[in-house]
Amino acid sequence: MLNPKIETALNNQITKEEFSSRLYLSMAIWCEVNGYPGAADFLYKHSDEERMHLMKMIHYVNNRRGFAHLFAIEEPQSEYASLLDVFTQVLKHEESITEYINDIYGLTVEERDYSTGNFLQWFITEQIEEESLISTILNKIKLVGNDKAGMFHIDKELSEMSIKNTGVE
Ligand code: OFO
Repeated sequence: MLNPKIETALNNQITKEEFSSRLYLSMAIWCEVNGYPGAADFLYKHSDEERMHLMKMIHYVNNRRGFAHLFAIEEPQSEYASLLDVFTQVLKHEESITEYINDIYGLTVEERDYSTGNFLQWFITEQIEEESLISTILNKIKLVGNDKAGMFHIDKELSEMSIKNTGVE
């Protein structure tokens, strides 16, 4: 049986993962209508990956005889100043998700729920990969600045990149 405090924390995180999926969907739409098809492709895929994260959590909660809940989520931002703005916000968002995951991990230690701690290890590793990939992309965008040819190249590169996803268990 899942500890009620852990169940609440995981349910809150399910909502955050769902929000992440919608946020990246919204960013992908902005990229698609603003001439960045590669970035749009990358962010559409990233949105799908976030959905897999929330599904993974839902199954975990239910399999531990808890009850996964879906809470209301806010509307994601739809307008962005530039591609730099988009990826700056992706990184900021991922950093906040890392903090939330770490907080839940801390709670599992306090509550001696080692099974959930073990389950969260996957997310901890995933956050390292996501932050690392996004900061690499961000550095490239910063490097090219206003150079249109450079930006075109980065956009092309983005369509071939995606966050390594180990899927839903
Ligand atoms: Fe779910 O990893 Fe990004 O937010």
